[in-house]
Amino acid sequence: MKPIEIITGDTLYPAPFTHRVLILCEEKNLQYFITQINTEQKPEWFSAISPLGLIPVLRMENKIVFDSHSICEYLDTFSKPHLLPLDSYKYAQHKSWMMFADEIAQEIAQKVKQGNIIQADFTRLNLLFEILSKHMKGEYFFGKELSLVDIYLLSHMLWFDALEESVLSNSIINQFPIIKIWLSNMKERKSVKKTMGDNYSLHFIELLRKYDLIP
Ligand SMILES: N[C@@H](CCC(=O)N[C@@H](CS)C(=O)NCC(=O)O)C(=O)O
Repeated sequence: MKPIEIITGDTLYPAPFTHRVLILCEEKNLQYFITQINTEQKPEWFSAISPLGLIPVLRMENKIVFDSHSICEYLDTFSKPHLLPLDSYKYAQHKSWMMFADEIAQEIAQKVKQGNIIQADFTRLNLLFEILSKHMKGEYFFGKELSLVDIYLLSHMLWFDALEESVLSNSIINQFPIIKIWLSNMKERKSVKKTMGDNYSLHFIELLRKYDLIP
């Protein structure tokens, strides 16, 4: 099998939706390479393969898949262990919580992108974390085994963790020990360490400053 091309942007690296795909490639030991595009001035070839103009996009032997959800589901079929179960009820449960993870992701992304995060109102995020903590079953969301829910949750959670470390005065994560442990379990995984690179938090905060999103 030829290496998989993951097309992503050149800012806020690793962009969280792309980050999910990269973690999954690492978990599954898939050969991949990254192509970065300027999202401010998207090349024509990219617009032709990404109908919504969004990254990430997967390209492989003339096959194109866009949207991190579709890409992750496709990649999950490549090798075992499958992170999405075949049993239809379990599959539906995973999809439900992947949707919930996306809700947390959107909440975090929205707060970051609106700027002035230091004064942001985190009431809804707090509530979502509380619900999450009640349903989290163990070291990973569903217990002992990693699932796509964990990978979906992680990418934006890393943004929030970096913000809590560097600029926010109160920690929401610390209020939910099960989420705090989950986060540290995730950060210990080889796939996550490799795709975060060195000094993830520092780079992320520097980028936010560069885009005037934090003082
Ligand atoms: N639902 C999409 C969301 C992807 C998305 O929002 N990508 C953003 C970067 S995080 C993007 O491409 N922004 C560039 C633009 O809007 O021009 C997915 O899961 O892949």
